[in-house]
Amino acid sequence: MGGGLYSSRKKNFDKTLDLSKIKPYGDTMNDGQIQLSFTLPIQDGDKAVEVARQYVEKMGFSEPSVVYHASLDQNFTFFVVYGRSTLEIDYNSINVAVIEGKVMSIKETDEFIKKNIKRKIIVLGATTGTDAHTVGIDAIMNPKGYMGHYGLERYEMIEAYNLGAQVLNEDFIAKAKELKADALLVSQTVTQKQVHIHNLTELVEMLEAEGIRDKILLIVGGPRITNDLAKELGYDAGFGSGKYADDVATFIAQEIKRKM
Ligand code: B12
Repeated sequence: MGGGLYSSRKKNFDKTLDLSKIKPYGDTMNDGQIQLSFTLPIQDGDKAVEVARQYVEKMGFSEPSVVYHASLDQNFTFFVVYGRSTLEIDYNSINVAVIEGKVMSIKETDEFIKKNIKRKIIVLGATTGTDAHTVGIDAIMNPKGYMGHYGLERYEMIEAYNLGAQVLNEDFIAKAKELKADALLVSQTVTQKQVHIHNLTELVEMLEAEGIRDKILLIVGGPRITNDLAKELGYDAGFGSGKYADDVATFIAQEIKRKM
């Protein structure tokens, strides 16, 4: 392609892109167009379509339009609705960086620990509370790791213990004390009814009551965990989807050095 069309489009894009006021893109910059899908516990039909439209309007969207609806059974209907959002967000105000600089490889982390900490780091991981999901914590801990990222048990300078799932906070703390853990890794997958918030808060409160919260790096991870949420709950860091053992190993090593 000649580049003429591309460069005029790019110029247009740069002109209209104000990073302090980001809005969803449908087919025109800043049109705020969003697609929502949801189910209502009502019978399909004209009235149902109007209910869905008005519901999306009540949510604050302008020009809602029901583009698809299907009966799931006699009393439930599924909808796809387009609407324009009027809200904006300042891209520059968002900070998700947990690690400063680049994520270290296993070799680099082991070297970093040898040089700066001069002993093995003890890390204890578990899925706590009633949560039975083990795949996330295994992805971080198991030697074979996940998606090509080896787990913490493979690190020469990390002594890693994986307690599995449904570990009670009190048992987790008892093991942490017994092993003199430097870092506790908590995995939380189930977030229904905010069960993870109650469980994570309980762990912080129990560590504080035991007088060991400040002596331990406390990290939480899971598909719906953000660093912001983790900080809000009193954790040192939070890791979500797309994060692996090397991310958390880099953070632990850098943070222990910083605190020394
Ligand atoms: C496999 C699975 C199960 C298996 C779990 C088997 C096992 N041994 O783990 C079984 C069948 C047992 C199961 C059961 C249940 N499940 Co389930 N399950 C899933 C499923 C399909 C995949 C989860 C998974 O393994 N992901 C792969 C891992 C690698 O990803 P990950 O956990 O996000 O981990 C990554 C990151 O988050 C991060 N990470 C995770 N933990 C940590 C920790 C630290 C410290 C760090 C640094 C990083 C980190 O690193 C990992 C790698 O990047 C999901 C749906 C889905 N597609 O995601 C539902 C899902 C998680 N399950 C769900 C539910 C509701 C349940 C049940 C409650 C169902 C029921 N009513 O019985 C029960 C759980 C009961 C209980 N007491 O917990 C819901 C959760 C909804 C919610 N928001 O709460 C989901 C989302 C399905 C859904 N759409 O409804 N489940």
